[in-house]
Amino acid sequence: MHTTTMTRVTSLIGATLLGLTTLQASAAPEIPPIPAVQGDVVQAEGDFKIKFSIGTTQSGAQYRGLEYFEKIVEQRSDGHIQVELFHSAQLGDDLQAVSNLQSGTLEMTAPSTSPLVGMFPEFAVFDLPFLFPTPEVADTVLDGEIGQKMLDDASRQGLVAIGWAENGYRQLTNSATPVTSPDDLDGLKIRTMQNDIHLDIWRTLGANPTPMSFAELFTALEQGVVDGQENPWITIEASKFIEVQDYASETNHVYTPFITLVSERFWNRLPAGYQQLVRDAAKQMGDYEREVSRTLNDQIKQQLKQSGMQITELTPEQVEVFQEKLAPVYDDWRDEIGGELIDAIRKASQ
Ligand code: EAX
Repeated sequence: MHTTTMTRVTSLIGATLLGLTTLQASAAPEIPPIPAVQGDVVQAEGDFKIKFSIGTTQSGAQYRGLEYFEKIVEQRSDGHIQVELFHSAQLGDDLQAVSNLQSGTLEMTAPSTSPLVGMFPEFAVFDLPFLFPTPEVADTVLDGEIGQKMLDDASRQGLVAIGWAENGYRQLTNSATPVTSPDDLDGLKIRTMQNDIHLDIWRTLGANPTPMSFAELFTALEQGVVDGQENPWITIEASKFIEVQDYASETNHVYTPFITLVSERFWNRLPAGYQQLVRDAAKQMGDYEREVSRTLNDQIKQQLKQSGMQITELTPEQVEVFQEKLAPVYDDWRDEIGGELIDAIRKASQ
C-alpha cells in the first residue's frame, strides 16, 4: 500500500509537469469518445455489485475501456448491477487480483496474459517475440476460433474468461543508454513480467532480466533496482515512466493482450440474462479499448518525444538483428507451447 501511495504521489507530480510541457509542445491526444450504449434493458433479476480492478493507471486506454463497460452494464441493467472501478493495482497486482477472483473477494479483473502462463501454458504464444506482425493479425487470432478456444480453456480454476482487450506492442525503455542493437543491452538490468519466456528473451539478448510485478515497477526503476523495462507506449506514458527513463527503443518485440476474467463464484450467482449482458459488455469494451489503444499509440509516442524522452525508431535491418538473435527462443519453447498453435497463428498472419 505504501509503495502504491508513493508511486501515486510521484505520478501526480509527474502528470502535472508532463501536462505543462505537453500543453506547450503539442495538442493533447485525441481519444475516441466513449460510444453510446446499444441494446435494451435486460429484465431485472436481483441486485448485484461488480468490483473490477486493473493494474494500469486511470489515464490509460484500459481504464477508458472499463468506463465503457460500467456504462453499458449499469444502463442495460437499469442500475441493478452496479460496477465499481479500481485502477493502479489498488485491489492487488495482476496475479493477486486473479487469486482474489478465485476466492470470490473480487468479481472482475483484466490482466496481461503473460503472468498467467503458469496457469494456462498456451497463453505463452503471446510471449513469443515478433509472432504478431500487425494489430489486424492479433484481432484475427483473438476474435476468431483460436481466441475463443483460449477463453474456453481459461474458464476453469475458479475463473470465467469472457473477452480480449489489448495492452499492445511492447517497447523497451531504460535509464542508461540508447539501444539500437542487442549489443547495447550488455549487462542492463531489465524488469520483465513474471514469465519464463520473457526471461529467456532478455537473457538471449544479453541483458540481465529480473521478474517482478507491475505494481512494484515504478519504485524499482526509481531506486535503480532495475535500469529498464518494456511496455506499450500507452502504458509507459500512463505510468509516468518518463520520470525515471530517459531512453526508449521502438522494438515492438511482443504483442500483449489483456484477458477479461470474472470470478466463477460470482458468475454462478448471476442469472443467465445478466451473464449475457456482462459478456456483451466485455466484447464491446474490448473492441472500444483496442480502438483507443491504437489511436493513441503513435500520438503518445510523439508526446513522449516532445516531453524529452530519447526515442530510437529501429530500422527494419536493426529489427532483423533482434529477430535473428531471438530465433532460438522459438526452439526452446515450441514443444511446450504446442507447435500446432504457433503454426495456426502464423497461418492467420498470411
Ligand atoms: O497490467 O506487467 C506489465 O508490464 C503489464 O503491462 C501489466 O500486466 C499491466
